[in-house]
Amino acid sequence: MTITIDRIETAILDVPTIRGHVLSMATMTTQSVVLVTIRFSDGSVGLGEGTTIGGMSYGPESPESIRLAVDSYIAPLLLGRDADAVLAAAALVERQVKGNPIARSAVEIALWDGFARRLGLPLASVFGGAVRGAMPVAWTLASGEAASDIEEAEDMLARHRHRIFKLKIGKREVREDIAHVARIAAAVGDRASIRVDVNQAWSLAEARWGLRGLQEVGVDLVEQPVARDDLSGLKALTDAGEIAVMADEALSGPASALRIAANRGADVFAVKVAQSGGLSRAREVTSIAASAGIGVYGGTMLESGVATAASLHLFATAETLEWGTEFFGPLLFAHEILAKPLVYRDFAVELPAGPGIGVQPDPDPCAFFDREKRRTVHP
Ligand code: MUC
Ligand code: MG
Repeated sequence: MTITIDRIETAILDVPTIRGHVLSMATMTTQSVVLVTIRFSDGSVGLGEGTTIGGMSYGPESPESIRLAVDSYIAPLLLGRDADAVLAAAALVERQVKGNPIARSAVEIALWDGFARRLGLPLASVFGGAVRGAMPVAWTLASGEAASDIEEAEDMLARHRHRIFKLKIGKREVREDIAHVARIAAAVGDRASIRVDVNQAWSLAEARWGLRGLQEVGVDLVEQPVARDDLSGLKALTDAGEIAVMADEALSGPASALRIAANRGADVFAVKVAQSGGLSRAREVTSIAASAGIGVYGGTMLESGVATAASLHLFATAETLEWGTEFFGPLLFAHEILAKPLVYRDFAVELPAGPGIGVQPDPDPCAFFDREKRRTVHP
């Protein structure tokens, strides 16, 4: 008998971060996670997550819009459909729900998770099998202060947690940003790779100047220096210097990836499952990058362990992952929401074992941080 999609439940969890996370467009002190639980007719369950950054300051979706898109538009399309026809479900959603990649991704992850759990296989096996069991993992230094960033970097190095550091810049004048990065790069020396993420804050003229300064102080990689739509600017910067240029916000799935790759408009792609519209589309973005000789980097939307685990299963199957990953999201949360946390050691994050995405939520913190339940408990 066909197993069907019976119920799709959503919840927004507002979880405090361990410190303020200062980005060019927002300072985060809380991360709002949209959890999706799909219940199937045979009693199996699939888990997904759709999370964005800084309300609507990173992109057009918000925690509230993600939840609304799932509840009001995606769930009604899928209820009663074949649970095992994941690609057909994702294609239907993509046809009927324009945009909203994070919401679509949250549901698609839950469909894949349920499918793999019913087969009793880790999700990576459904995608053809893991080629690695652990992945290098970056940490973002974004306290806003060079001295505390250096202290944090030293602590991470001493604990063998991270030796790739991404610095969030773009909020200050270019000159000040370069001085800030130079201090941190000098303190860390050749013990770590230093990269920066500008989150679209620079004009092309600022970026030309900025990239030159960053290259001089030893930065390896610059992420999304200019606006997402400025593909010709991104390409000009890619062609101009030796420092590697990475596309992040400019990528929104395979079509955008193909546009950039056809022109060799970036050196590296930050491949994000959510921004790509789900695991299958993210896989296509990765294939486009690899075929074009563009480096692959596993990107994050600062997600909890749920979406992070899903990304780990996908990137465990990527043929090449030369720039590593930034799957550190759960470490930025002041409270763990998984029953068993992901394992970070030896400068890497491990692929969780077990069926599906290999993780389970811990019901107590999930209930505690649930926006609606908190409202009821503390009226
Ligand atoms: C981004 O733009 O890449 C990833 C790490 C981090 O600190 O912020 C994100 C988003
Ligand atoms: Mg970025």
